[in-house]
Amino acid sequence: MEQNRIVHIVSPKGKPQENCGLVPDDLKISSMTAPVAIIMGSQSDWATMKNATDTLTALGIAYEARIVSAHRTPERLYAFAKSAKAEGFRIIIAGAGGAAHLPGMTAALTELPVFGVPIESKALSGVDSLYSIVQMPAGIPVGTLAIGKAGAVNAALLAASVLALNDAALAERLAAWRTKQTDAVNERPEDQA
Ligand code: RP5
Repeated sequence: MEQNRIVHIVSPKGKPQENCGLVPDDLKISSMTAPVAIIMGSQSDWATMKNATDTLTALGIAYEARIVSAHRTPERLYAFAKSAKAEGFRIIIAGAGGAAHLPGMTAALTELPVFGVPIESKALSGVDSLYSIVQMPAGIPVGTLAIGKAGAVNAALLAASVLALNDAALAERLAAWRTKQTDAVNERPEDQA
């Protein structure tokens, strides 16, 4: 089994950061600053957003995960979004559910690309989250993914594609990841145990 190690990312201000990604030992991280910030509105979003972190980990991309609520911690949101670019983040993945303002508010406060993940809500199965995130008026874009796990995984893959434009080694890892996925699809269905 592949051994993982915790990569402690050090911010430009020299502060050790927590909740960083685990990467396989044989992968080298090119930057000491995590390029991807994963934010979510609540602890209850973590089960979904963990799928984004798992995908980044599989691709050797460092991340930092934080709870930032547009409703309950608006000042934390403001402080995070206003400093995200200076901190060295390059992409923000934001997951939120219900009246999901987090991705749009974040995008309004930073020039970094923001990818939104609609969390599957109990009341409306995530359709509320989807509409809240996807229907941004012209001028402030949020790249919106699918509801739930698929959206979290794809947000990470989309982030990887963007970062791979300037990172040949990552581009190779992403291509290998896709080849592995393709190879895993049988030509014919079979009974599952
Ligand atoms: C949103 O409210 C969060 O993103 C979460 O999806 C939803 C419910 O939050 P909890 O009541 O479970 O904390 O802000």
